[in-house]
Amino acid sequence: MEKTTLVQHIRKQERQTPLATGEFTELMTEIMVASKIISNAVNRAGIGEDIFGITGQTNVHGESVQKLDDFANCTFAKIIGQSGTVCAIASEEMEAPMIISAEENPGKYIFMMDPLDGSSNIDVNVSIGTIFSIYRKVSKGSEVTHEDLHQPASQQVAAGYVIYGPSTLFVYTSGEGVHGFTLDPSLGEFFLSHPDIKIPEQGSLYSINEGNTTIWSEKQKQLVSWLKGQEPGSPQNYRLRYVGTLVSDFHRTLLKGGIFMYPADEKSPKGKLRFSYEAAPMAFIVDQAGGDATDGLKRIMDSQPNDIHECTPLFIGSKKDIEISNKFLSE
Ligand code: AHM
Ligand code: MG
Repeated sequence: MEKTTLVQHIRKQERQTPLATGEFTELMTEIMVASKIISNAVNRAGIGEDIFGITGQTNVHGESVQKLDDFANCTFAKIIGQSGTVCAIASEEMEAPMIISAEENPGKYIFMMDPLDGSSNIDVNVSIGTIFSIYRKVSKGSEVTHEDLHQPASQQVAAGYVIYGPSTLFVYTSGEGVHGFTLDPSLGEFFLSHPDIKIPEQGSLYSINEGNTTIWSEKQKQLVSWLKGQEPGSPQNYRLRYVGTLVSDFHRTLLKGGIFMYPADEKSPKGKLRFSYEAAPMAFIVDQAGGDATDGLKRIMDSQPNDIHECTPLFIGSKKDIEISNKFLSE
């Protein structure tokens, strides 16, 4: 059977886009190359160079930086930064965005990333991932402005994630549905394995860090209690799944349906996940797959950040499950 590669798929979409210059295809190709390098490093962790453990530094969020976090950040920043397709890169691991100067041949796109999501799972052989989001530069002139770096989530040109798990999977949308590609390690090539992913309208799985129950709001407690079948009239069929890597928890939710939640709590009054490179890209993907994402009150796709490292509560998943969470959280 003839299989479609990721590059063939992106080129095909490009041919259907009037006035396309090939710059987007070039950027996506470089993202794919960087993710193959990370995938290889993740698979070799423990047998290759010493890539486990911490660097001894802390990132902008005060979290300790793992060696693999640092490696993933440098790999993406170098490859994407030199691609001639972007004018700025924002990353969870970099306090200030990296601006590509006029001499360095900047392109028209802005690239945002969480280079290695799920850092706490690195050393225990649990799936980790990369999340990315792409915007167009919107301001006139050569400067990259605040407006360019803080656009509404609805302005994303593309978004995607890579899971480094039992297999390496590349999932993306450019506004024409959501498509997943599995890496064939023997060929070093991603092949289309999940065309046009649609999320079930309602699921029976919920995903949240229940260790935080005591610091949730009363509404949040009630919502989870309803999902657990403990409230009058609530169903008995929801089960809990929680990996602690957003990419993995989101991917399962996308394929099986249900709801993933990282609410605001007493410790993190604005939530823990970051708007620009965690919530917004996943919201674009779920939107394209027929699901929804909110911060508990407002749709993520209708929101925009004030800071590239801004946090947001996140409720994401099947349309009906998000309707239920909205009802509990707004009452
Ligand atoms: P990271 O990007 O530094 O790895 O942190 C984000 C991760 C998400 O992948 C995951 O959903 C969440 O943090 C888990 O947090 P917690 O350990 O509080 O449940
Ligand atoms: Mg993350």
